[in-house]
Amino acid sequence: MTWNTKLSHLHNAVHPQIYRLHYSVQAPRPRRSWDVCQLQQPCDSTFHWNGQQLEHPDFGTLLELAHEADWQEVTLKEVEQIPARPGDLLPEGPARQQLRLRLRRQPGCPYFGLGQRMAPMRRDPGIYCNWTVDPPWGQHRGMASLYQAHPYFWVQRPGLSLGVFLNSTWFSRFDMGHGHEDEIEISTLGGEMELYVLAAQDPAQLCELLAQLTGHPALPPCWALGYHQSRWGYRSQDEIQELAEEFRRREIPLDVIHLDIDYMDQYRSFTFDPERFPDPARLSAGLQQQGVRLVTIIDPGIRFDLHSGYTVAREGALQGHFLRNPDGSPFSAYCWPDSALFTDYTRPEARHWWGEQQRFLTDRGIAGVWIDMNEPALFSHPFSQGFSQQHPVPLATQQGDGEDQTVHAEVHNLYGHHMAQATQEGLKRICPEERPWVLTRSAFLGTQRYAASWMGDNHSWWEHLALTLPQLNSMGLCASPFVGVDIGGFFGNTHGELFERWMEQAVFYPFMRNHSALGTRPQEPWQFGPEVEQRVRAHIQLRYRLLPYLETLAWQAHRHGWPILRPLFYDFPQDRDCLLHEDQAMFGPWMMIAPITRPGHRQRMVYFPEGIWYDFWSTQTVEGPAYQVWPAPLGQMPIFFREGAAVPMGNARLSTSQPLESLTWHLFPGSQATHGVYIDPHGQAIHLHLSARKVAFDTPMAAKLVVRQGSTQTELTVTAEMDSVEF
Ligand code: MIG
Repeated sequence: MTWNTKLSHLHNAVHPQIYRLHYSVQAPRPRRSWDVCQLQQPCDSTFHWNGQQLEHPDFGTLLELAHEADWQEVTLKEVEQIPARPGDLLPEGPARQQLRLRLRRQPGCPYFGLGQRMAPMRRDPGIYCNWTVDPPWGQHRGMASLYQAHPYFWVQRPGLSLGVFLNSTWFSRFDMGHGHEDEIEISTLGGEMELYVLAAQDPAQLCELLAQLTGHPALPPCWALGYHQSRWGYRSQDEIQELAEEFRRREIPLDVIHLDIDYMDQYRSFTFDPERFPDPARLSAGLQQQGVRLVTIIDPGIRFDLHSGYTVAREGALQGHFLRNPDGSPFSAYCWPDSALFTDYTRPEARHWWGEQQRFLTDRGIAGVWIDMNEPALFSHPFSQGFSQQHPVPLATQQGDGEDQTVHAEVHNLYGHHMAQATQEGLKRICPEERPWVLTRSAFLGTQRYAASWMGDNHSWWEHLALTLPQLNSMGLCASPFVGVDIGGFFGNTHGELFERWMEQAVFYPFMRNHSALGTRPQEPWQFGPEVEQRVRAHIQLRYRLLPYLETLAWQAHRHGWPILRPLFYDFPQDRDCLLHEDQAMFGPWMMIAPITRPGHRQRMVYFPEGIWYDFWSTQTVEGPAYQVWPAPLGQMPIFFREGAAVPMGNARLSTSQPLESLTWHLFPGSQATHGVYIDPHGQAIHLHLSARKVAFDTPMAAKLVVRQGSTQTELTVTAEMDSVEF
């Protein structure tokens, strides 16, 4: 039913370019302690809201309601069920109050955003839900929800990049011109609807605003930008040691090995199997000698075992950190350790307690923590009994403390977010001198402050390789630059050609990890014969050579919120053609990639936006705008530098723990530009200014310059005494 209740309104700007629209059934509730919005103070602005339209003098009309003016702006409806546990009704009260707002769809403008979707980037027309789930058998195209929730969309129009963030952690749904072709319908539960409208002149500025609003991405430690090797099924300490040695024997760079659930003792979080992993501290020390770090997976489900000396379960239960049923008994569900208990991470003491558990790992030399199953993913039966239904936490389960006490339905989408926060804050407390690194599967907008993420369980299919760029690019637009997918594909068996095409493209993933499921064909770089190995080695080496550039992009992502991997329209917002090409991407502002994502293809069409483009592999140049068929033999995915680029590259190291011995700037004079390089770990920044015939340094440095002008290439050496070079 639809009620005609009078809703309270409260609209105001929180930043000269961010306007907040707030509707609620009751008087507005106090802010939650976990509210991801960091700008809350009203401020002066030139926005104008007339009850029907939101306008800004610099940008014109930003939003327009799709109803007649004399309608109430938002409609309210009672909803009992959402796609959760079958038969589980929403608790009475605000949880059932659905507010709905209909906006006019801006004709001819593409809509993007909405975070992690396995789908093309363009969102209209379509229906998208925000409700974190672990889809059985991994993700597939067009699923309404995945592991992460980003209730935020983006409209791109000439001279305006507009973002709309629905600040609701409840179940929400965006109908992007699906039900009504000329409307966008936003609905959420919880009896409140708060929208932040972000108006920017271009995509970069919109990303800056979103980071100011929801938090800047955590800067990863340098090693996390190297190559990661993982697999579900590495069974023992010896196997891990041999794996690292094999990488070294074959001279393939490697910084990190991930230990999946196999290392645990009966899948108990914060344990090592005493037989198969008898001495994890020795293992990590041995690996450290080789420049390899260990990351361990941790599941939120704590084995429900209060009597056999498993202190994590006992302590957590005694101190009251786990979720409880309405009758006060512990809430449990099945997961890897069979029957398990689940921390209520919405409570600050529980987060603190969880954070302290990380000592078990750091004491054994573990460098980072990979958190999985935190949608949370729970099951109806033990895994040993065959196929199991997903068994979400009942929506009425109480969570939180004091003023923040609420029902699971309100904080479900934050389960992974809060787990990431607890884990990262724990690591920071334990090792204050190091940058913590957490990798999470589930997340909400704002989680970028705590963790990097991967996109969950994909398949070893060409189709999934092709959807990777749109997926990662969308994450970058939604404030999450530090992302990657399982290289080679998680489920199913990969094969040489697919694997190497995947590796080629993964050189440019902000987070580069090879991972696959238990029982699938091994997919370490040498598993497909010597030729594939040789080319894959070269790709990973290229990743390491690019690290000075990537570290600089990472620093900028952290400081400004700019994505590292991004769609062409991000850098060329005036170019309508760029909106179409989701199979190419920019890697920072100065490199463009055009991967191969089809079997047998040895060339492809490449779109070159305006400017001169320099081929990475040859001396060829192209002047854009242009479409051109470009060769793409195995081992040579199309990569281009843009005119005006100065890309810092280093020597190909086997690990980031080896020193950066040389810095080479690849210069492509054309348009003038100022560049910097951020050199980890000291945060030393070097800046230079490139013009048509000259490069000037504002910081003394010793480096090599490779200057390309047309088809000629000149090499020059600069010493710390020189402040400029002409060519
Ligand atoms: O139920 O830990 O997405 O990366 O290898 C599967 C085993 C649990 C799901 C993760 C995947 C990981 C796997 N996990």
